[in-house]
Amino acid sequence: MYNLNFIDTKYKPKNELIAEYHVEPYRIDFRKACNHIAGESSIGTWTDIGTLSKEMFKRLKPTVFSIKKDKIKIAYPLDLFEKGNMSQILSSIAGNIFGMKSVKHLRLIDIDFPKELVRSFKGPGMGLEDIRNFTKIKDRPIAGTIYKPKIGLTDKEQAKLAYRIYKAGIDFSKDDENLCSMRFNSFRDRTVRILEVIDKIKDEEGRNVIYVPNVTAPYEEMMKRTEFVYEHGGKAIMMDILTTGFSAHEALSKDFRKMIIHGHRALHGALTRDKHEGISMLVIAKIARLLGVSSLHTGTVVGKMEGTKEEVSEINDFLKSKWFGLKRVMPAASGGLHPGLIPLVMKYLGNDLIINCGGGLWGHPDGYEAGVKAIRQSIDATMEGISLRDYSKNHYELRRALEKWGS
Ligand code: CAP
Ligand code: MG
Repeated sequence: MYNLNFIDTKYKPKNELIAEYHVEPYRIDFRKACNHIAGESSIGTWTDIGTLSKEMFKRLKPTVFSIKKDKIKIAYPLDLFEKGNMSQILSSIAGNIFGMKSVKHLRLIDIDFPKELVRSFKGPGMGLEDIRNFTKIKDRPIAGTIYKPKIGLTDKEQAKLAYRIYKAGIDFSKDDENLCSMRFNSFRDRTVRILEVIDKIKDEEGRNVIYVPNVTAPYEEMMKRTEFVYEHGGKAIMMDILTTGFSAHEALSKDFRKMIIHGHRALHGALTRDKHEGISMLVIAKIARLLGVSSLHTGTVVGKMEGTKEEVSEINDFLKSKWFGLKRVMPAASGGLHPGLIPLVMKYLGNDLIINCGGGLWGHPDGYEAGVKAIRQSIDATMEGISLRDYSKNHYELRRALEKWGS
């Protein structure tokens, strides 16, 4: 294996990409494992090679500049990367190294992208502020839902439900991650019908509500579906950013700068969940922002999906932070939420948020319109600083939700 040394803990990185990893070596010394990781992710292979000159090594070698227990940081010179090519960057620093025999466990915890690389990506065409401006909802979280069951409703049924829930006060509704173009609910029929509902709501109430059709499909079809939504006056689409792929995500966001691109992260658990292995959700969120997502699922802390308060807050804070001029991204809290949990979600994650309740709306004991009302009441109570218990004394729908799901 490598005789090359990449470790220099006195080294001070300058304008480089910094990757932080958790490392557990397998049957070799920790420092050797660090060298394997640094080498295989950049210019090395399993043996010395005559084609790697000293000059080349000096110019392109990454440096392991920090080792703290099982966490290391590597600074990679920018010449190792093709600007604006996320696939190339990931094939380097999140590629072969995950499969090497010399590491038992490896996790990419964080990436610090320098300005030059950040600027080589376009980022979101539409961001958090654009979503707020479009909906004219200035302070409170956006109240959203996912049509349930995930698959089963026809396009006609879904459009009827859409009208009812928008009338009852929902701001945002979206397809589920696996609802694409089904035999009994085709993408195009559903989109046309629900966008008509959106127009009707605008005519009747002057409200700008959002419908997010899921365009997830093979690349060319996905682009056609997005074009279709755009041509029919739709303002937003959802894509499953991981199952469709980074390159598809980048291309779609680049071509549709005026569309809100809602990123669903289905599949992420396979990469993010094991704390000793894989890639953190923070890294995925950074990639998604570079590639142009407008809003992104990041977790709820309190709902059905895994994710601690610290993790989810760190990700959301990043999405909402300044980042070399890229637009800010709106986090979406979704998964197992119901009115009784909303105050905690807002306490932990703030108001700059899309709060999605699927089961927590459609499962309301008095039906979905009551479900919408209960969600809005819970948000209003929290904005006014009133406990749900007190607020529910005069708000029947909220009371019924609390009776079913608790708080
Ligand atoms: C939520 C949801 C979302 C999950 C994904 C679902 O529905 O539509 O896909 O939130 O998790 O199908 O489970 P419910 P995450 O409100 O009925 O749970 O946002 O963490 O990626
Ligand atoms: Mg879903």
